[in-house]
Amino acid sequence: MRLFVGLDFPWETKQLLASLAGGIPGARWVPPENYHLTLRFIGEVPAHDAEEIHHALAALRARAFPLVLAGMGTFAKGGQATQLWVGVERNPLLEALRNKVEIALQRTGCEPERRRFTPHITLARLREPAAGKLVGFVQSHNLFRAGPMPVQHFFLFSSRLGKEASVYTPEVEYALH
Ligand code: 2AM
Repeated sequence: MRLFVGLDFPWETKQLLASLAGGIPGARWVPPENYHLTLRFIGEVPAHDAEEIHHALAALRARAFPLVLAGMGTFAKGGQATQLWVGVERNPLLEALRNKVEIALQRTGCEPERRRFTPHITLARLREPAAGKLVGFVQSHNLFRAGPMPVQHFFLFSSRLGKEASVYTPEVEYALH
């Protein structure tokens, strides 16, 4: 199964984010039920490893924290924007959680994550978007803020790749303290 560790958001937050969607030709907007923040992408693992990963995450102790969503950004490949996302305010407790997850996963044998942690919620995937519209969109929403909202759990998600959109399922919920 294909797995990742992340945060889920209340329906009101997803609705608020969904209200931002629209107005960029060529954008494929993420369905609101799919909004999440990835703490650590794991990828395809056999069921036996998934079990071990679950035990490692269940043993992890980390603090609950308030999270503020703030600003927008894009990821690009080869000079071409590929993703539009909402960011979060700098948050040492979020980073501490992410680091604990990373350590727990490495102990189970996962390869270290080499990418820098850029916490984000993907709003849209982009294919040759009208560049001017994208820049305008990001600029007009640059002051977007939501929260603070309490983060009291994190999740092990499974991901099934679909034709239209992937299906993300929170498989296990882990409490923060
Ligand atoms: P994204 O939203 O920035 O694309 C499920 O696919 C989640 O894991 C998504 O949040 C996705 O991030 C992230 N993800 C997918 N493939 C990844 C990879 N190779 N490395 C890091 N994160 C990945």
